Amino acid sequence: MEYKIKLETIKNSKNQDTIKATFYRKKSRAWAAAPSGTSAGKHEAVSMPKPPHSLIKNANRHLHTLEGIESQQEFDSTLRRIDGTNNFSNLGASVSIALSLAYAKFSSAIKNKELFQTSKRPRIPWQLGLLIAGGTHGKQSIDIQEILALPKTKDPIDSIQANQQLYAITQQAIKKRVPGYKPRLDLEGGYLVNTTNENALEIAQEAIDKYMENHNTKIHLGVDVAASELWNERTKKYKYAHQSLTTIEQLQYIHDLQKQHKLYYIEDPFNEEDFTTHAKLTKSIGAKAMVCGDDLTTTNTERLKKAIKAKSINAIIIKPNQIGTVTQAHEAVELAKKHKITPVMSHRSGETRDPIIAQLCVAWDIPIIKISNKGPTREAKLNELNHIAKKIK
Ligand code: 2PG
Ligand code: MG
Repeated sequence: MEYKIKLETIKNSKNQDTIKATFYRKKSRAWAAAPSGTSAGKHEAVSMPKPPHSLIKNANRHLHTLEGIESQQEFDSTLRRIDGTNNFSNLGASVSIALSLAYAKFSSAIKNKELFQTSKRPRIPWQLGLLIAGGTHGKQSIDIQEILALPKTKDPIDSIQANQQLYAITQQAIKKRVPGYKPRLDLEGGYLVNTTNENALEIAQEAIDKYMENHNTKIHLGVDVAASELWNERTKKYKYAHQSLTTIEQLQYIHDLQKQHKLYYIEDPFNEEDFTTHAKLTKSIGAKAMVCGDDLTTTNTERLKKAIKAKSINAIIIKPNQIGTVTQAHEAVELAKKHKITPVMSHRSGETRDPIIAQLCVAWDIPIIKISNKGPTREAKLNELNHIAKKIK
């Protein structure tokens, strides 16, 4: 396959430089850009081992090796060979994922296809949307990172509209509880509220109840605890604003939260090294709730194998930039499915207008996509889902 590659920097939604790759041949072109995390997992591929300009300078020396490759697998294994490590700490995972994603787009574009069309039975995923945020994603707010809603609409595409309405109602519900509240938003557009986790969950539930007055849709409540950000390795405790919890107490706390607020989705409830306590939670509530690994598993099949062996989770976040290539992210999806672990495609807190995760989510038949509700980089992905939905009908 004949093509040329160009690498450059663009700004992401956090106003930081990130990498954009463009593939071109005559009039055909396709681009992709690397997202970036804030509460990134320790075991993720190294996104920016050097400043972006140095990474590009280095990668440019290898472009001749990367031009003219016939398959995604070969392209991605060439990237890994050039890098020479197992976590892209030379090339930079931002460079590798931008290149790998752009390859995927270009190779389907020149066949006049969209990426989602590689699926024999394309289906739209449900949107897992963000209502209230905190943790390292925004100051003066709750300790946990995200309170999420999963509207199980009959037609999954309607979950986008449901999330938009819930998001708007949530603001009213916050104002009722916090008089004079002036909306403040986190990196992803979630509301920042200076209150407790429990209050915030009640606010979200109130918004859901209000929505349910006029709709006949089941809305599940969820959280991303991002517990590695709360974990203190020295004291071996989870540090909250008003309490510090041992691992056993944290397990009890998550249990209580699940029961009290009927949580259906719980992401990263424990430290990223703690496969065992994840397993205890999954054993006790796994039949009624999703226990999802993100920092725990980092879209890495080796980490996922550990989680499978320990029975740690029944769901896994898929973020292609955590591992650095399309092929490896797809392998994680397939391995998860084989073991009845539900994959959940996800955005990052630092995003670009690249909508590719929407395309990949449908291409790989992933049932849920985590994207927040507000801002141009999130809307780009929601619009892409709407576009795909129209094409499928
Ligand atoms: C997460 C993500 C997205 P970050 O933890 O799931 O919400 O955040 O990109 O900062 O890792
Ligand atoms: Mg997470």
